[in-house]
Amino acid sequence: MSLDVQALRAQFPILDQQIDGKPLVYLDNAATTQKPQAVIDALMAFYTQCNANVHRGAHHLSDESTRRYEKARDSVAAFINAGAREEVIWTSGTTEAINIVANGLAQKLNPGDEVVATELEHHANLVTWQQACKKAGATLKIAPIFDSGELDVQAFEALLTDNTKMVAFPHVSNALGTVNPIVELTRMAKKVGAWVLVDGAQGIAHGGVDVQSIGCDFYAFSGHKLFGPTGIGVLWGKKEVLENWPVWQVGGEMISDVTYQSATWGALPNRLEAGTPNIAGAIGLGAAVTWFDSLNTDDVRAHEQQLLAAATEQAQALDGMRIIGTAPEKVGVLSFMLGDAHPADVGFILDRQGVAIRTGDNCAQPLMKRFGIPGTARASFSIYNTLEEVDMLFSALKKAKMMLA
Ligand code: C6P
Repeated sequence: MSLDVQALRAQFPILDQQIDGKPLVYLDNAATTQKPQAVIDALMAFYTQCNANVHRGAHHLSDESTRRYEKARDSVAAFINAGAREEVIWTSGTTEAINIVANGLAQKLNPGDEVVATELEHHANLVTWQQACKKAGATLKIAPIFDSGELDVQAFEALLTDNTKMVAFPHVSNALGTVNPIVELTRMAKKVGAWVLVDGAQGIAHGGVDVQSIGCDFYAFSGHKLFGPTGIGVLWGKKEVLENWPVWQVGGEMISDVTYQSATWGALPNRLEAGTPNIAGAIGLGAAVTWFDSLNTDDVRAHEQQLLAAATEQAQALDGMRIIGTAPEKVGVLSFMLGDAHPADVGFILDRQGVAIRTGDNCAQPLMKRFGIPGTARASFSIYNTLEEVDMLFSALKKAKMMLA
């Protein structure tokens, strides 16, 4: 079986439009994915049928809102094979999820302790650890990559010591598309007794994430990169780790008992979810994972690999095009430089032809510096993209090349 891409596309109303008279070719999926009708319907149904605050009201709407909201937590827990539903903590996205962990870590680190991350990091999985280390007087060590963008696993392992308290790495690099061997990296980090956080922002949308079999302590991701709404994400953590992690924000819902002078914290997941949550967002994300789960993961991956292979072949044949990120294990991300052209100029010309890509530092400035470039142009493919769209990307690029030569 393969994906019925035309049937899939029909479920994404936004794709059916023209930009300046040209059909939209949406290739910015690593920044955010488009939303299927099932997700739009779930959001609409929430606001038109049962909008009310959760866990608070003594009325029908609040009961129904709470039911849908907590059902979404069950859907996400099942989707990532969490050991328990209370291991799924709603956040505003990957960034907030990592901040929760880093904020808690800062309180647990001592001078002399070490945190290990990699050269591949998005700022969200780097600046967070920098700040935690600064607060605690700990040291941040960075594992190198090869020029292909593949992590140097031996060098990574060599950085791990008895002082290593936290190890963080991306499941998939947003800038290069590299897929990391996360099970192997986790096993190495666990040998020295460190906590492990996997930044799953880019890993989650390719299917097959099983947090228990990875063996990590934390896995963070955003709903909007998984066909869900913006402003909602997940921090998954092992129950016994989350139960002992310092609380993040304090306020309503996360407490157990409060006096004018003190407070005690409630149980998971509430202790890490202060205040009124993004109820609609959680329900939308629940709908997104249910929708995505109905697709066959092997088909999803095969389709993305087919698009990546076609794009890579055309890139290699285009004089002056330099691919940034050629690791053997990659998702459908093609980062590149087009001759000496500034990526922003390439993006602008492509946009005039209906082709949407990302340009810039990919929120990974140290990684761009590592390659000696200001940034890249980045085309990123999803399940609803077609081989015809890959061709349209390259005919637009050829035009850009002529104009910028
Ligand atoms: N990357 C991209 O275009 P938020 O913004 O919290 O949803 O996700 C942050 C984040 C963390 N880690 C990785 C690996 C990411 O790719 C991202 C978001 C987008 O590449 C926007 S910068």
